Amino acid sequence: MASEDEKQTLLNQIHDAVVEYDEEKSPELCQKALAVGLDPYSAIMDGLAAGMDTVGDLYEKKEYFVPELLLCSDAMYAGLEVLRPHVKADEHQAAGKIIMGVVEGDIHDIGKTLVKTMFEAAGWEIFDLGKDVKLERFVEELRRTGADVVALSALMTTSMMAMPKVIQMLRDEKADVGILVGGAPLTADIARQYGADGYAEDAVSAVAAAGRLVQKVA
Ligand code: B12
Repeated sequence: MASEDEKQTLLNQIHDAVVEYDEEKSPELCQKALAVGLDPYSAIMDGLAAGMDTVGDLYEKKEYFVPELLLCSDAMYAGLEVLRPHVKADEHQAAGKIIMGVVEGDIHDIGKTLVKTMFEAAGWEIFDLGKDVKLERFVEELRRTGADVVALSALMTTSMMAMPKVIQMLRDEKADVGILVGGAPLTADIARQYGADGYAEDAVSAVAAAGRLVQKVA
């Protein structure tokens, strides 16, 4: 077991591997994190996702551009593949069926994938529609699966505008479906205005929020 200092150094190295878009180092360091007993969820959030936050800042400062962002997200996904099977969430939370996807016009899927990882760990049955999902596809999938919850992700102020429309379409299909929304531009207030049942700002609280919706629906 590594000391707290060693763990922090490793988290910083994982962060840097994402920022420096090192697609080889990132999974290597994630393997090392598992080997020294670092919590895989912490390695994801405080290493990989923190790296993507820094990448976002660099993009905003115009030091990085779209090609760098893509390379960084490859490095982040390479690490996530290593850590994902080891994430364990609270086993006592209610699990159900959930549809998830990034709304149409939006191809940012890193956050949605992290959210999916946590739902997988918590034992939910997941129907992942991916990114840039046509609104009608969410409704079709709800009809097909009879899911308890639909989780909608948006990373852009433009794409999130589709949410009220798809929420209404989903309710017309199944009045008591639980609808959870998230993504950087969303807030609890916006979620409420859009008619969603829940909002969560990160992957862990997303599972807890969906659990509350299932209990309400049941
Ligand atoms: C990486 C990135 C990209 C990558 C995406 C790669 C991928 N596979 O996802 C690429 C290079 C493809 C890209 C493209 C573009 N991008 Co971009 N991108 C980003 C960046 C830097 C990081 C996003 C990210 O992955 N964050 C890390 C994850 C872990 O965080 P997260 O997504 O917020 O997710 C967490 C929570 O929000 C929450 N969550 C997420 N989803 C959900 C869902 C539910 C249900 C719940 C409960 C919770 C939840 O949990 C997650 C984990 O904790 C952001 C800047 C930023 N700082 O956010 C810009 C940003 C989102 N992009 C932006 C733009 C403009 C673009 C482009 C238009 C650029 C261009 N000119 O081509 C295109 C868009 C193409 C399109 N149609 O979608 C803008 C959006 C501005 C706006 N309108 O709001 C941003 C904000 C940058 C900026 N400041 O200008 N981008």
